[in-house]
Amino acid sequence: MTQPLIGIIMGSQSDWPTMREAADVLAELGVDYETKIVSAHRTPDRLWTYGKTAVDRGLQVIIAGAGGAAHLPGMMASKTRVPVIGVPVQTKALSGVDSLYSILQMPRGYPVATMAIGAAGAKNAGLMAAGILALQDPALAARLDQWRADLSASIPEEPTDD
Ligand code: RP5
Repeated sequence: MTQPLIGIIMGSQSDWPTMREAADVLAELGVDYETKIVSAHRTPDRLWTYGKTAVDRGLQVIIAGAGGAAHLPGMMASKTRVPVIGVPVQTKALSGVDSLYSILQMPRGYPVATMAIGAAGAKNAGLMAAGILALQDPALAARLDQWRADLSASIPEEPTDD
């Protein structure tokens, strides 16, 4: 089995319904990925090892989703130079604004490409990761162009009542 180029990580099993949007769109585009639960707070050693081995394992993009005090994407970015795309998971208490600010406000030097809160953000994270890989993969670039054209074609020109 070949090592996937994209890692999808999340702080908890409860993040999976959101993060599977990233996984599903990557599958649609024929891009292999791995999925792991890696929590900045509950499994810090797992986070450390994942970040420390990411380059050697050939990962090219890491999509990291977390909610609340969402330190996972930023901590991962501090541990590896593999680009990290952060997904703020929507929370019950603060609707995900807590997650968004936790992921977005990185100190200078350690960027996280931060997506929108929730499912749209997770889906866009998958598309962003695919776009990065497509820079070096013409076949994937063609599939992504087609995916975008199909989405565009599915939008009606006029609204309907039902
Ligand atoms: C974060 O805490 C996780 O990313 C999750 O979004 C949130 C709640 O986790 P659970 O209590 O549902 O496991 O670390």
